[in-house]
Amino acid sequence: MEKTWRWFGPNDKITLDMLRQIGVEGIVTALHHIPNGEVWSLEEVEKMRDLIEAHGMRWSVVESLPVSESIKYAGADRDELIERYKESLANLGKAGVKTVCYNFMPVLDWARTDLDYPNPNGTTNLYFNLGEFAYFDIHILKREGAEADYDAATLERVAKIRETMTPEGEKRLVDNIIVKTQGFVNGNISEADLDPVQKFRDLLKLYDGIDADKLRENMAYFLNAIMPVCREYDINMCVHPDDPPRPILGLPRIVTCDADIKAFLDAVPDKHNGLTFCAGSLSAGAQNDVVELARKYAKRTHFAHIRICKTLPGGDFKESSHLDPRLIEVVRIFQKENPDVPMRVDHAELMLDDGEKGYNAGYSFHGRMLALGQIEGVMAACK
Ligand code: DNO
Repeated sequence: MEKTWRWFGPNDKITLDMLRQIGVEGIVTALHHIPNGEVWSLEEVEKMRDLIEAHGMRWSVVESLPVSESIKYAGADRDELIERYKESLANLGKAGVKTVCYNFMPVLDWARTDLDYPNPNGTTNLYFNLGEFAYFDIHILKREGAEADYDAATLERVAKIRETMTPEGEKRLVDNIIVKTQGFVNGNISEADLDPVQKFRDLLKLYDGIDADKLRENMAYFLNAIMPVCREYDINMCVHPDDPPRPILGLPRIVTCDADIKAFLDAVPDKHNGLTFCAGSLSAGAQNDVVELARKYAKRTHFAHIRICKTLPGGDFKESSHLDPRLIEVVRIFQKENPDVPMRVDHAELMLDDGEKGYNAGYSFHGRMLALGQIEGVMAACK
């Protein structure tokens, strides 16, 4: 697999020079300064490509060219937005950047409740606590009918959490769930928003009446519309699985399991319609056997996210070690079935001085560097 690294552009505290030193071959990035829904001009694309190449690496993957909400819920301007998306794709193609990761998650990209969950050895990890998540849904967002989406055991946890919850604790949950994990991935909410919860409620309303079938239809509509450009420039689209892989906050999610993956691949049967095999997101669902999925979909994968989660009782999950035997097996499968696929490590621990640097959540330097070294070793052993 090609060793890549997600880099957030010239403002990233981790520089291209640093990445070159630690053996990174390809860069995964986006034009983060261009707002969602606007065209990425050829000039801007070439500027980014040239900057990366001047540092001895290549722009391997775009993560992400964001799909506007209106394309997901089929708003009045979706065709106009799809046209702009096609223009951006064509410009990427002309510049030779040919792997494009995106997601089709309504409103919220990935979700975690804790960005700093302590490990026994002094490092910290990302963590998803279903009780806290349900608390956010029921008592902060106050979503109508939210209680009905949780089982009795989770509601009991919510009641317990409520006994000791403070205004600071609520602010932390809002920050973790809808602010700190979203802005830097060009999501809907950023640190500049004064009332993120109200903004979030307004966004949820856009999906009134959109169920999983409708969302699937909208995804197929989008893919069918862009496939001619993908074929012309040989661009591989790769959808990121939903993280966590289950419906949340009353929103449908349609890339959560084997059947979902099969469904979107079958809906638009073109080799340019593929998957970002995020072993981490898929393994966060107790329904998924991530090794089996790797075996099944390695050849339809255009990009791999190498990390893995451990599911815990009560619907919680936490990021696990990059040397988890399941992940080693996933790497072995890719080394055999799709050896040139770009891969990046993801969501590594915060360790050493990472915590003081203000890195984006899940994107530490030392933690990811250690993980990359570990995976590099696994790759060498699996050749
Ligand atoms: C989180 C990331 C996601 C991913 C997008 C792709 O760490 O894996 O934000 O980039 O879902 O569109």
